[in-house]
Amino acid sequence: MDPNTPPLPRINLPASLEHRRIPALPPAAYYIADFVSEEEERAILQKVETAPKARWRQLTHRRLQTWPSDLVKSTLLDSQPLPDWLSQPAITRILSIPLSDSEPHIFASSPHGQPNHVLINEYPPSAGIMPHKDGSAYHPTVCTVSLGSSLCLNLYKSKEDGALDPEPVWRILQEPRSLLITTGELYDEYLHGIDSIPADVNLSEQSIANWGLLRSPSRYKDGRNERQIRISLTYRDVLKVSKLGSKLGAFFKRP
Ligand SMILES: O=C(O)CCC(=O)C(=O)O
Repeated sequence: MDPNTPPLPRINLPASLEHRRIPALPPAAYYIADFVSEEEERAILQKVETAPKARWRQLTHRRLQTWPSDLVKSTLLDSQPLPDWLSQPAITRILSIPLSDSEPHIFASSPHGQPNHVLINEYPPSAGIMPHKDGSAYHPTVCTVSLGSSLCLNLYKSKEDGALDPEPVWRILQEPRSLLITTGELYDEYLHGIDSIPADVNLSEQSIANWGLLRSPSRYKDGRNERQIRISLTYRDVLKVSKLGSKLGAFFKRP
């Protein structure tokens, strides 16, 4: 860490992830409602919004930034590290939380011991993402920091014949400034997606898997969440990293 980096604001993190496990879900998923402060949220959003235009890829309904670079044949070209504003506070904080009283952090068994890649998705209020799996390029752990607005992430299971069952098996409500970690069976066997709708409805203790871990469940007592623009930062460890990347860096360098 840069010695000039100011100390992180105090955030009350759990003593271990086990304290924030989402009990309704198969092993394992964790939800920390207050993972970044409001001030940190503003600072990260400002960095996202002021990134050079060439950083954004416009998709049909949302925009995407990829840091430090796109994968080439499922490989990260090791040309640039993640910028400081993506490491601090998120990665430092993720690595500071033990998995349980006796186990180290959630990336302790991943090839690089920490995330090396971040996707930033910007969702306008009615935008979502089709159900999908993240695939084999990554260690099967995803840490999602949500900023700006709440929405529901749906988890789906394939039917016996391989077709997608269109009804989600579970819904997870992600509040702004929260961290969601999905791993293991949830990563490998279930698909995840976000409905393209302006408001999430039928929100209740019965329908939302992480209801008991929400910061403000009373905010959704009418069962609705009107969406605003939401930014998500998804942190992963790419399994294959090519040293060739540093030599080819000049060709693949992004602004
Ligand atoms: O924005 C999110 O929470 C989900 C993003 C996602 O599905 C992905 O990056 O694969």
